[in-house]
Amino acid sequence: MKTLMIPALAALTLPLFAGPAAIRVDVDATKQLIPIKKTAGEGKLSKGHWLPAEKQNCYLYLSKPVTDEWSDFIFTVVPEKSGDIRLNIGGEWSKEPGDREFVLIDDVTVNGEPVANGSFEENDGKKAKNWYFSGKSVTLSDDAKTGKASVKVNHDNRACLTLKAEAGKNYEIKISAKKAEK
Ligand SMILES: [Ca+2]
Repeated sequence: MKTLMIPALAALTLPLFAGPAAIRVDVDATKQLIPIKKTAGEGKLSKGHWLPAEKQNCYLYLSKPVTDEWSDFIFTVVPEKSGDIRLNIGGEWSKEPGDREFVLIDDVTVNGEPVANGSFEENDGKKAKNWYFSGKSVTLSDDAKTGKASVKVNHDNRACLTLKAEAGKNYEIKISAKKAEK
């Protein structure tokens, strides 16, 4: 009996080794081929290594672990040319889709100014206005940093917005985030 217990216990402890929940923000300027760099702030920085060579400098993503408490994720990017930069706010990738943890986000600002409906308070109970959501499971939550609403995202379900950016200008992005309840 004892030998059978060992694999069973190992299986039970597996979820503990799944990666910690993290917010991940993809900064995508590939549409207009705008080279973009991170110049300050937090987050583990990665490039769009899966993209063709000419697009790799135009795409980066940053991630930071989240906890059960709200905390700010702050970083600064600068585009080399003027144009549209897409921010896709989601969670960390994990090999198994079921392990891609959800995070709550709220209070999105750019250079200290709230973006349109950046606190997600303008909503119809299901969807927040002024945002584009990719994936099917982006939902509102009443666990909010400010106001009454936040948005729950993960790697496959993201909240997206487009910045009209000017060449050479620094854009400080701030997003409050915490781990979502299962
Ligand atoms: Ca809010």
